[in-house]
Order: sequence, then structure tokens, then C-alpha cells
Amino acid sequence: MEQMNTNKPIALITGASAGIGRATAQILAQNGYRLVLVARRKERIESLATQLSKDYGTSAYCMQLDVRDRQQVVEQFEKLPQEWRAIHLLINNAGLASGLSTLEQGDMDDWEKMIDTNLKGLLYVSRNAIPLMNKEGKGHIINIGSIAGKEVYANGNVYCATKHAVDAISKAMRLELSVYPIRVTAIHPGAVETEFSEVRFHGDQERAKLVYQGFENLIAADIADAIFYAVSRPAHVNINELIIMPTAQPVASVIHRK
Ligand code: NDP
Ligand code: 8X3
Repeated sequence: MEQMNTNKPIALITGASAGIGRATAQILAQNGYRLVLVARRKERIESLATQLSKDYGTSAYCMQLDVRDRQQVVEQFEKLPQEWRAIHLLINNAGLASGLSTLEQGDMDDWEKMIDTNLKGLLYVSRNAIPLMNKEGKGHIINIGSIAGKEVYANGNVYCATKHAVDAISKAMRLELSVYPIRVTAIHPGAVETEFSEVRFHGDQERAKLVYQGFENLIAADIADAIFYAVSRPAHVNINELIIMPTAQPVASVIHRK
């Protein structure tokens, strides 16, 4: 049986089954991390683990988890085997937009999903991961916010509110955790083509495609690159936050389409 190299740092990535989380798993695997891959779709993270092992010899632990389920989060972290508990890097990426409408017409189930995932889920995972994190200067938390956490756009109301909350929590984490030190970085992307819009429009692929038409959107690897940039700075350098936009999207609500 292959021996796990326990000298390699461990990164725990939520939402590793798609989009930005998956691309981040790739770049961290290429750069020698061991990975705890977290998502609800178990088959997706298992096949990613197999692929990364083949491509880079990466060791990975798959944690099937709905971050909204507080009890499940506690249980899954309790079950994390000893050799996976010394977490260096936590990437709080799992998140979604659900729906795009005014508050007056909004679907309250959509609101619950976004608040429970983007805000409460990030808090549950962080509360369980931080006690396990390296406190000798090698710890780092990356929170994936959004341009929606810096600006508000029409019909984005509750999604924007959850991402403003991620911005605030990132600042609070930095205040509290710099004492160890654990570094804290918030990454705020504009439009990235992933499964994001398909999820936002409840599976409507045609409508989702239109979001990315007529301009060059960001791709998940652009954000993974930025994450790796922040992670790979020397220990005395903390990238507090990065706002990363497609050149054609100067602000959240303006996209120059051909
Ligand atoms: P994707 O839909 O492609 O990926 C979302 C990931 O989150 C999936 O792996 C999904 O896994 C996971 N996830 C969603 N809900 C849960 C849950 N309850 N429990 C565990 N995992 C969950 O979207 P992106 O990669 O684009 O999104 C990643 C992050 O980036 C999100 O926080 C999003 O808000 C943010 N973002 C995205 C932008 C974009 O334009 N795409 C721009 C700015 C920010 P599974 O379904 O298997 O559980
Ligand atoms: C995702 C980007 O502009 O749809 O957070 O809010 S946006």
C-alpha cells in the first residue's frame, strides 16, 4: 500500500466537486498539497481524488458533507482520521446563488438555501476546522466572497447580503486569528463561468449560457491562480483581499458584450 507523505501540507476545500473548488484542488495538488475534498456529490470528489492521485501522486480524503447541516459538519470533523487533522489551509468556497428576483417576489426557500450555505455553512466549517489548524505560522484561511459582497446589484439582494457577510466574517477572522498567526484572505470574483448560473437559475442551462455570452468571462482556473498566489506568499505577507473581475465587467452590474 502506498505510504502517505505526512510532511506535505493539508488543504481542506469545500465545494471541491465543481468550478472554483475543483480548479483549486488541481493547482494545490500540482504544488504538493494533500487534500481534504468536501462536497455533497460524493462520486464527483471521489473521481477527482482518483484523477489527482494519477496525475500528481496526491493523497486525498473525501468528506461527503452538506455544509448547511450543523450536526453533519460536527460529525464529519470528529470522524476525520488523525493523519488528516493538521490542517494548514482552509478554503471556504462552497456556495451558491439561488434565484434572481426582487425581494417583493423572492422565493423564501431560495433565501434559506443561500443564507444556510454561504453564511451558516461557512461558519460551521470554520468553527470545526480552526481548532485543528496549524497555529505555528503555517495556517491560512481563504474565504471565497464575491463582487456581490462589495456591491449590490438589481435582484441580487439576498445573495449580495450573504457575500457582504462573508466579507465581514473574513475581517473578523483576520482580527482574531492574526495572533497565532493564521493568515486570512478573502477573494472576491466577478463573473466566472462554472455551474454557478445553472444553479442560480434552478437548472435552466439555456438561461445560464446567456450570462456568459458576448464577452470573455473569468474561468475557474483564474481564481485558483489567485488563490495560489495568496497562499504562496512568504509567511510574513498576508494578502487581505483580492477583487478579480473580467476586463469586460468593470462593476457588478455592467458587462460590455459584443
Ligand atoms: P459551482 O456551482 O460550480 O460550484 C459550487 C460548489 O459548492 C460545488 O462544488 C458544490 O458541491 C458546492 N456546494 C454547494 N452547496 C453546498 C453544500 N450545501 N454543501 C457542500 N458543498 C456545497 O460554483 P462556483 O465554483 O462558481 O462557486 C464557488 C464559490 O464562488 C461560491 O461561494 C460562489 O458564491 C463564489 N463565486 C462564484 C462566482 C461565479 O461567477 N461563478 C463569482 C463570485 C463568487 P455539491 O453540489 O457537490 O455539494
Ligand atoms: C457571482 C458573481 O456578479 O453574479 O458571485 O454576483 S455575481
